[in-house]
Amino acid sequence: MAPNLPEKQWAMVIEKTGGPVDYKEIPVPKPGPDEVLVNIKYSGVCHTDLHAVNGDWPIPTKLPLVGGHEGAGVVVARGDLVTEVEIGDHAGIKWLNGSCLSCSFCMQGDEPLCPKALLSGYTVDGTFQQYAIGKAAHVARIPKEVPLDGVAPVLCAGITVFKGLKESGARPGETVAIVGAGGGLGSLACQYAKAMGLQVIAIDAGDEKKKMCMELGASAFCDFSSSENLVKDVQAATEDGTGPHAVLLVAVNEKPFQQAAEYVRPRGTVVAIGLPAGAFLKAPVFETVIGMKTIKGSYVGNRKDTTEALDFFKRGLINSPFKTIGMSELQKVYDMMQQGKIAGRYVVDTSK
Ligand code: 8ID
Ligand code: ZN
Repeated sequence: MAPNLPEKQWAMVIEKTGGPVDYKEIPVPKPGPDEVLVNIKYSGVCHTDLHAVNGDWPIPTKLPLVGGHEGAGVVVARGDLVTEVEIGDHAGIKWLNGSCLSCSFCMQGDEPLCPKALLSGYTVDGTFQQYAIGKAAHVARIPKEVPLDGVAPVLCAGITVFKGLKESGARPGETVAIVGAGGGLGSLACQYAKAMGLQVIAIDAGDEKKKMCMELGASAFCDFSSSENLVKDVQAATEDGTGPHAVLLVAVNEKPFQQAAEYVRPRGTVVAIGLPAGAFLKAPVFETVIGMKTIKGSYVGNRKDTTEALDFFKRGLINSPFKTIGMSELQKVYDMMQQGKIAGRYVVDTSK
């Protein structure tokens, strides 16, 4: 344990599903034998945090709950069994806080599928607090030369879209449509896709998001709010008019989950990542079969995906826009997010 650790800290806490989220003082937690305590400096705000507040999903959260799972900071204490992580290391607490590491899923590098997985800001307290706990085996190792504010969104959004792009099977030179491209995951997806040599068709709404997506490297933008025939528009944006090779669905709305299989190219793959409440995927059986189309889900990433996604950031390939705001103003971010008004990501500064 590092000396001079405070007994109390500031945190954003919800007492019941639906909120509100209150800024208050709570005890600094103590790490267990296989855990580290991270002094969180910055935490990205993911739409998942808002789903947790709103109770959108079939799995209940712990309550009271400290949300957040894109937390970047400095290790200040560690349990007796921890040898790999040192006090003073920079570390990230991500959605997958811990897993058993011995079930068949963990053994094949599918830690997110572990039945005993611990989820930051959902089943265990997350990163909207100044000191958060993570299992040492799962904390992201952040190189010291990397800025902690800019890297925070990589810890969920970056890892997730990087993994999703790998799952899509799209190869350099091919085209991927990113649906919800102007949001947190989408803006990072534009950058990872570009860095992976893919061409990007960005789909979202409004001039601000259009401008951002084009600056991030998209070759075309389709505005779902004004398009009269989105399926046709997306296909028309591809070189031979047959549609993108892959589609990454990161929108928080059911409709695009019911359109993507129509405009993806034959042999193409639709990857569902966004998790709109109560939504269903839909696809026409005839076109899916005779077009040999694949529809699949993708869920965060494992420890290797984490290291790789961070390495893209370290190499300067990922420069997605983010805005910083005091942690005590988290509710404002949720309000803007609910209205779809955020282009890119918000990052909270836990010192304010
Ligand atoms: O592992 C996973 N599968 C995973 C990991 C992290 C996050 C899944 N998620 C989920 C979140 O829980 C959330 O449901 O991904 C979704 C997107 O998270 P986000 O990027 O943090 O949300 P955002 O910043 O609010 O962006 C959503 C974007 O979707 C656009 C909005 O305009 C916004 O820019 N959008 C909507 I709503 N409807 C659209 C539509 N019909 C649309 N874009 C295109 N077409
Ligand atoms: Zn997230």
